[in-house]
Amino acid sequence: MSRSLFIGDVHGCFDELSQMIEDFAFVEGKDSIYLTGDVINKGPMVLECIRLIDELKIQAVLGNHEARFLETLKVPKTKWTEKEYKRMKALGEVEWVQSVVSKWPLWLDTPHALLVHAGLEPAKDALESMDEAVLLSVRKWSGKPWFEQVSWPKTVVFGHWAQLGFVNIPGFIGLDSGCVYGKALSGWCPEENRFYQVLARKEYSPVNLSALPYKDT
Ligand SMILES: [Mn+2]
Repeated sequence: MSRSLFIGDVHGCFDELSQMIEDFAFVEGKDSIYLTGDVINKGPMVLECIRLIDELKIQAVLGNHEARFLETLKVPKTKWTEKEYKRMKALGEVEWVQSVVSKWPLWLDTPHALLVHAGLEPAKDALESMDEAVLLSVRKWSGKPWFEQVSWPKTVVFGHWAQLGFVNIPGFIGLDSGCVYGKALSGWCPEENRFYQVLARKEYSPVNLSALPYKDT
């Protein structure tokens, strides 16, 4: 039986990502791995993560960090903010990362779940008509979690909300449990009806409490 594993926001946490893939006993060419996006920035080993994604043919959706990265590359360096400049420098092999992440879609309709980085826009039926910024960054909508206002024919798997953490409610699975903030990496295998968790080896990035959970960091 081929299996699938959905994994939350990695942010360069290569050790934890590798550990989870090992725990899952991933079989290349048979099993599938899907990531919720935000693989880059904040964490320690982004290039290793991208290399692994490339090697194992892991599928991912765009996170707000990849979307921002691709947007930044469209403007001249002289117009980058200091933060953007620092992130580009930290990333290193910019063109190679660009060649990988530019292929990632905003959402991915998989056999077991709809995969999206942040969430879906309430009161809209078609993904195509949803605001890109919402798909990439929504947490609350009119003051309430977006997923309390959406019904979807398939389980929706999302990330992006580290402060809320792991979510498992009917129809929705939230997998960003803040690995880069020293918490844990979470995964879900629908075929086994099982969740995977790898504790963060350390706190790689300080939690910016003032910026969570409403602002886009
Ligand atoms: Mn995000």
